Amino acid sequence: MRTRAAVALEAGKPLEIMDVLLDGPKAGEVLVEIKATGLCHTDEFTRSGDDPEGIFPAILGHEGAGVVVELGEGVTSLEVGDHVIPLYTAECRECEYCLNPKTNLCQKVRATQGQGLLPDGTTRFSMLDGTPIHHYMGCSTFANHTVVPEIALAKVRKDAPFDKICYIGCGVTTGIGAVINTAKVEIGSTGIVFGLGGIGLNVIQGLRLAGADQIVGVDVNDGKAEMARHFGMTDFVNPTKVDGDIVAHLVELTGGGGDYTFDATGNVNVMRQALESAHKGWGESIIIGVAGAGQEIATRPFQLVTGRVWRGTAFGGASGRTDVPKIVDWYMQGKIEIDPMITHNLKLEEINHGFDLMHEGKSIRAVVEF
Ligand code: NAD
Ligand code: AHE
Ligand code: ZN
Ligand code: ZN
Repeated sequence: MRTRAAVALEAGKPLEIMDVLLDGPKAGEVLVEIKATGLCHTDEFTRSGDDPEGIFPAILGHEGAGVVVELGEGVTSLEVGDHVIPLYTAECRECEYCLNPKTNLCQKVRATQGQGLLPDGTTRFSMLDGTPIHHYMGCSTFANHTVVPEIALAKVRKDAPFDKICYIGCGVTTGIGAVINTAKVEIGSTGIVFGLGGIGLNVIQGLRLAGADQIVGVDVNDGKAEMARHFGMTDFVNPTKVDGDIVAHLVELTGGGGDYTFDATGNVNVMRQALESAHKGWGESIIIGVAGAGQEIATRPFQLVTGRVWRGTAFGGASGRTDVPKIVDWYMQGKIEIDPMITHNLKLEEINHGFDLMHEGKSIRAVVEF
């Protein structure tokens, strides 16, 4: 079939909107009509050329929601018409990783996914002249139609609005999950969140849900503070306006450091600040941000010797087919809020403007509706 997509032809270039060809689903695959997709900073990370796994040409996008159009052979867990959220972290429920409760990193399709291919080692997308186009993170939600493995689709309730729940495909689940699944924050804790963008605000919302007493937000953009307060931030710090050392300032503000600190910037220097502003003896620092090729984190080993713990999280530790439908329910029940964070609704033709807004710090989430 022919479908409309935003294609990343080369690293660092704007996406190009064009008609592309999409082959139907093979065994174990599903054709999905994407109704809405968010723009996550990770899409921009890959578009820019910073992603060591980046492959071009590709159809980016991994924060989508849509409707099942066609089933490949042997698909049993979904029906045509089901509403689904594509998962960049699949959940096969039978691999060594899925059977280990310590991780959500299903590996069943991860190797081919990282090569921009479906599990049989081929791509379903091509240009009208036949040039193959790669998939991205197993999702490729910057296309009106996409093909996804059955094990990488969460079935969700039909009354939930696509233009809001697409955000659960990454940002919402990553932020809230980092607090609940990865850090396992206790009631009364102190949290420090670095970066108050689409992920950091959901960490803030997760900390409030978990019953944290003090929730400190850190961002170089003062414009992010108002929304963060709405989601539960109790104290705001702009590091560019702090006299002296930001870590010392945060340790004093929190009476010894955060029980839990989170990096949601992707900046390796900030990751160090997050680790070092965790409380001596027990503070845990969770890395969410994704850093570019060649970048490394550093700290004095003494920081770890004296009890701080450095950890990371992918997709908030969530097992998508199991957890994503529950998070959609939380949204529909009013337990969590999404709407204010969706600051811009765009057409596919305006997608590059969405990345401009991200760079200018003007958007939290821009959502493209098909
Ligand atoms: P975003 O652009 O919406 O937000 C980033 C925020 O960080 C902005 O508000 C910016 O002002 C702030 N910031 C930048 N430099 C800073 C500094 N030096 N100190 C303090 N704040 C600073 O991005 P996002 O969509 O929220 O994504 C955040 C990061 O999380 C990205 O690196 C993204 O790739 C990553 N991510 C990881 C996962 C995962 O599963 N681990 C999932 C989604 C996103
Ligand atoms: N390809 C990059 C790493 C990118 C990365 O860390 N991705 C996160 C999700 S970011 C969503 O916005 C993730 O889930 N990682 C686990 C995985 O298996 O990819 C690189 O550095 O090579
Ligand atoms: Zn993302
Ligand atoms: Zn698995």
